[in-house]
Amino acid sequence: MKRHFNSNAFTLLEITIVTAVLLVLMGTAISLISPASSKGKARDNKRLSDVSTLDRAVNEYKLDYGQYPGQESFLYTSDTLPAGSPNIYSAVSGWIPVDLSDYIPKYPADPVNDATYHYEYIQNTAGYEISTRLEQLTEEASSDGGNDPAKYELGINLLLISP
Ligand SMILES: [Ca+2]
Repeated sequence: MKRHFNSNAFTLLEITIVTAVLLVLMGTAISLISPASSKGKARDNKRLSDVSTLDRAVNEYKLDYGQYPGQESFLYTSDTLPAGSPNIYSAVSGWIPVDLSDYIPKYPADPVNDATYHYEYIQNTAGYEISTRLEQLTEEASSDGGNDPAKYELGINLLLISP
């Protein structure tokens, strides 16, 4: 009987220790993950703001020139220029080689701007589309009416850029 009691007490102690260890590990994991998550959200918010700025500029250009900027049906991406190139941000000839300086002080570029995370733009007679891949704000990317649930898409025709 005594042995049975000791056995139960030991099991309870084990559970307590294991629980304590798990709580410490979870706390460590959360403190490690959270900063990255909030940085990703900050980058996503900049992306949403940037593509909205570009969207406005493209529409103002259309009002003035009767067509959307750029070569028809050509997919422009913000990572095409070499990293660090000042021309990435040039309003006169940026990653879309069209002078938009009447509408924006500089071309916006993705905060990461690599092969995965960059801005895209295309236009043709059916309209135009601008898109950006998001890291954290998946709700925005999946509920925009476009055809790519991983990217936030805006424009007149959200089917122009294939997922
Ligand atoms: Ca989408």
